[in-house]
Amino acid sequence: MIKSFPKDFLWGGAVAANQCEGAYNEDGKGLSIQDVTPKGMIAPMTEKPTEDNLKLVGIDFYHRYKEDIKLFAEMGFKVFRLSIAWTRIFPNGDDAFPNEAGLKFYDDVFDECHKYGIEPLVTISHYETPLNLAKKYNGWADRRTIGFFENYVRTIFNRYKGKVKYWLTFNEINSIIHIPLLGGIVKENPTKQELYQAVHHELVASAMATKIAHEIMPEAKVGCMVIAVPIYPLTPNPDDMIATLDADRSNMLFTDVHVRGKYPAYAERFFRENGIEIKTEPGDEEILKNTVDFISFSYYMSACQTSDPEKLKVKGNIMGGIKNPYLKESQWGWQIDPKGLRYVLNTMYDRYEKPLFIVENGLGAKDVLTDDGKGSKTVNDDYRIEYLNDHLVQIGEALEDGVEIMGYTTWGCIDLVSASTAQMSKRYGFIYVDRNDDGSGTLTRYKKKSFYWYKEVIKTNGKSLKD
Ligand code: BGP
Repeated sequence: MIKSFPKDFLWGGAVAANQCEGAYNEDGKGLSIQDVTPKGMIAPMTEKPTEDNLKLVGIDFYHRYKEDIKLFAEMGFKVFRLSIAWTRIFPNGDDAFPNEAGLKFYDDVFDECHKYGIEPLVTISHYETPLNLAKKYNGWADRRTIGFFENYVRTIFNRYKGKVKYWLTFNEINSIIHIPLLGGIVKENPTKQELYQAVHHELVASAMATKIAHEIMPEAKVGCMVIAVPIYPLTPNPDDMIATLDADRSNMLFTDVHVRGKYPAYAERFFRENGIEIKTEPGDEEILKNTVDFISFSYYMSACQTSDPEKLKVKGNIMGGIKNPYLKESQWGWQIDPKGLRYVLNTMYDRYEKPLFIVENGLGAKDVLTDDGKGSKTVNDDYRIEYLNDHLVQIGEALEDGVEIMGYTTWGCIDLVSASTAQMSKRYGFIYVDRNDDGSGTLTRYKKKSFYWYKEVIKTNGKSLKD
């Protein structure tokens, strides 16, 4: 039996500007690193935007947001997670003044959400570092980026106070140690010293944003956002257990600083043994004390850890990891582990006793569009329904365990361009968007079977889920 979800549980879906908006150069928008990475986040950057970059058009959310938000409202969304493209507000990142047309766009989007009683949940920086900051300053590797970010957050907090209550600072802030470009670092093969210096700058910027948010919007709730990947020891060998502890800490470092307001004790040894000396400035220690109100995370998969360096690497979210023989995997090789979500919710809550918010979860799959028998088209995506149902059942278990959970936003509630592979064919949505990997398609929206399924889940506040 599923425990009933809290009355005010925030059901919804999530997207990111660079993966759905398109309109990459309209109304004064500047270029971000996403506009020059046509093959996904790990591929090399191009000189300038190229036609094969599906993100330049995305799913044209920029012009179709009213239609899309109406569909979200039809499903009964209580919350919609989206990101603000920094380069719509400050086209070069280091501009003195913001771009009014960009500010106005998000005003309109938030108003549209409120029209249906949908609360926006806004990611301030979702892999969208302005290209100019990446090229001129090497992104977050340069301390000056904190100042540019401060201008940006002050501007958006002042503008959207009263319209946006829930904020996330950096999407998957721990991703930078796996893919430096996600922190705007364009210099090839950065050293650990450079990487963790950039991490420090982001952590300071995140705490500073939290401080400013609380000053400008006392009612605001600010969260950090990390990739949550529960890590299991591959064998009971104590060496594997220690390797697991270390791997886990490389992620926990980020939530530890955000929640406890200081670096954890184990960081000192890690820095020392890796020759890392973080350069700090007076005031950093104080700033870091501005801790978050809640912890949010993406959850797609778990991984195993071993002390044996020869073991195979599994494909997956930017985290990688070792294959678990007990789990099935998605068409893109991501290991499917609903119980891992219960595990991660419990371990995070045990550690921090802070409210948790699952802001990304979902199945990237190839969908087949078929006639719905009523003159339109649909996708019979039972595999997606099963995936989401099984994860939500485990959220129910975690609630039963006593974990405080604010809400759940599925990733890519409407099909969008994949972050890792830049494909359209890796679809996550309840809503199918007619666009193909070669860029063809009408951009028409169709409701999938999962659309009606999720609507029922929300309507019954989880009671329609199947154990
Ligand atoms: C997360 C990102 C998202 C999203 C998701 C799915 O890492 O925060 O932006 O894209 O993963 O990944 P992908 O699009 O590569 O399938």
